[in-house]
Amino acid sequence: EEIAPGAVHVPDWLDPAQQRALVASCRTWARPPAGLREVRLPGGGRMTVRQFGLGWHWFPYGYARTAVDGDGRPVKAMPPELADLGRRAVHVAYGGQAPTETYDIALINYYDADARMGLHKDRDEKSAAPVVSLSLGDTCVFRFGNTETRTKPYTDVELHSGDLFVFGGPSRFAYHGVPRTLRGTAPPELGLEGRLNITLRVSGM
Ligand code: MD5
Ligand code: FE
Repeated sequence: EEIAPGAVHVPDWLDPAQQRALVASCRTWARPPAGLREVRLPGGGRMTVRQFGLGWHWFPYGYARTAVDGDGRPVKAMPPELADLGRRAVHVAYGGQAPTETYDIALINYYDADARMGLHKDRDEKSAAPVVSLSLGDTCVFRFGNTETRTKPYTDVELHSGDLFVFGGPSRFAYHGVPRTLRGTAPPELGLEGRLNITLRVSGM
């Protein structure tokens, strides 16, 4: 379903076996070095969402090849299967149109039951290629806003485990966030407490 121009939600894109495999991989990738960390904001606050990167490391507000605001170690390589998943996701969401650029960043966000992400724009990439979002575990309320202001109008959409969302075109630089997750809604067989979000991006670098 197209929520806004270029913003396409594909519910239940990943089957249960693919979801289980991705959760298992995330557990491995999240280990040190350059593993899951708390993100400290320049103003002194900490993000409630914990994060790690593959291919590139995001820090407020830029990208690096080392975990500069974590343990300083080189980040793990972007796995070819995630680059391919990004390509296939765009192809599926946009009805046969394949991206021309290679997906070389995966940012993986972990939300415990109390975590949330305030409204923001993703503008640290030097490419306007669509951002691919894959949800695993607990359902969340995803807030899709507008490109002009951090306030209304916005649309709230529930994202469930296995859902794909692709944000491209005019929606690529829209404000968005995650006001809450719904505790205990993950498919039991995933064995995941909380929510994982895998975002696949093109660095343009
Ligand atoms: C999440 N993550 O569910 C979201 C999914 C982040 C982040 O926002 O920055 O890690 S990615 C959502 C996204 C990306 C680019 C554009 C838009 C949404 N959008 O226009 O709504 O953890
Ligand atoms: Fe974002």
